[in-house]
Amino acid sequence: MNRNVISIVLGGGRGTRLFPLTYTRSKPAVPIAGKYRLVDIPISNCLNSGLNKILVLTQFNSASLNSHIKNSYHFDIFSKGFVDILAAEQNVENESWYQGTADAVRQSMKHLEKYDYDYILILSGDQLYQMDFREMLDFHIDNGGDLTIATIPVNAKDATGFGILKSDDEGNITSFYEKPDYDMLEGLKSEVSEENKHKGKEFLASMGIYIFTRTILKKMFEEGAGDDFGKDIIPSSIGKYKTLSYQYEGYWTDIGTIESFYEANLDLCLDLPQFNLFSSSPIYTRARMLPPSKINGSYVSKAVFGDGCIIMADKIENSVIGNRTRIDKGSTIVNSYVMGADFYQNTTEIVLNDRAGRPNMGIGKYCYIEKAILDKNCYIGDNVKIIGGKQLPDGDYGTHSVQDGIVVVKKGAVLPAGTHI
Ligand code: ADQ
Ligand code: ADP
Repeated sequence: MNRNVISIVLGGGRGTRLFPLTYTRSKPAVPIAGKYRLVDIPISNCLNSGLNKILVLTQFNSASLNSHIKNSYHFDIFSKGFVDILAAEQNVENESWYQGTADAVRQSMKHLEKYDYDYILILSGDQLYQMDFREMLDFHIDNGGDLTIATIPVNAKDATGFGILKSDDEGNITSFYEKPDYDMLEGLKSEVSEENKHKGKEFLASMGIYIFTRTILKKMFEEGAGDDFGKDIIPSSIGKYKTLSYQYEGYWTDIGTIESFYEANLDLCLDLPQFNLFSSSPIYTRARMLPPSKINGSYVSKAVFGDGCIIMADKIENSVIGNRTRIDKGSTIVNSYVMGADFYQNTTEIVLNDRAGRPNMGIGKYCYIEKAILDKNCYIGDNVKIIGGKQLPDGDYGTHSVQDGIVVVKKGAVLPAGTHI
């Protein structure tokens, strides 16, 4: 079967919903699961599906995304594969940034001309899932699709945040509403399995994963089909082009907000997480040659550790602890994601900080941290207490912010000894 595909990862604009994690880095570069970055998920799904021509589109191109891609994804010259970043650019024809998801792809088309491909796979940069795109491609090709959308059953509460569609028995999409109002939902129910019905998942949502036949996408752009896939391209394609629904049944979650990002990370601590890191389809990332983590005298339960950590905590429970995290004695970490650090402090610096009463990088002695995300390179002094929860009003508080009760300590923040949040 001809699977001549180019994959495009929509890396996002400023990523405001993930502030403050996206203050200094682009969304695809946000660290997840202790040692990966968001962008590693769609890229790994592509590579595990045998697709190795990948472009990441971003508007806010930080140095860290560039260095991550450059250092992580090497292909030998004979494999013809690549992972490249295309940042929004101003040019003579276009002075503005991408106006929407479709506009981002449209503006990138000129860079794609030089490649040989028949299908274009469009992916979101902020989702956690493991999917073999070959099956979706085969479905698209076998059924003569012009556009195929991956879909998943969702419940009424989630439905208003997605594109919701209905399809006929052959999978042809007959109607599509981008983020419908709650009172529209009754008429948008689909035939789903008994199991999904039982869970109230009676609506078919677009996963924001699309396969277009190259010639058709080009034609749609020439016809001026609009700037957004969900709002413009898909609705205008129905009835005009063969627009298919490919129903997916595995785990898939959108991680575009602090709350969903936090939950997706902590879900990895379960006995049987919905997202399986321990699978034969690896999640690729940068090989850092870090030492193993060492843990001394800690009670640890349902925790996930990155590499190179130095842990002397009292207790770590239901938490993800990222690369190079240092936690001193007597401290407790519960229901939290500690991203870790980009480098180790040298011993002289540590001694000087101790003498001057300044916190060192990592988490000091006798701290208590619950329901928090600690971005990288934080300096948390001794006896710091962070207790997230609904009692904390949302807002930006300088060194940290609060969203939906989750405390996010900003990258490089210094919390002096005794700070209480
Ligand atoms: P949303 O996720 O709300 O809905 P959108 O915000 O357009 O859609 O983002 C889709 C992806 O594109 C994200 O990864 C985002 O970061 C990225 N993106 C957004 N604007 C961009 C830009 N200008 N340049 C580059 N990348 C950009 C979409 C669909 C729904 C579907 C959900 C599933 O519109 O129909 O249900 O995805 O999550
Ligand atoms: P982020 O994960 O926040 O996007 P970056 O990728 O920008 O972070 O930074 C990570 C890189 O920066 C690592 O390669 C790390 O070695 C380097 N780095 C950052 N700060 C320092 C520092 N103060 N000393 C040494 N290396 C640093």
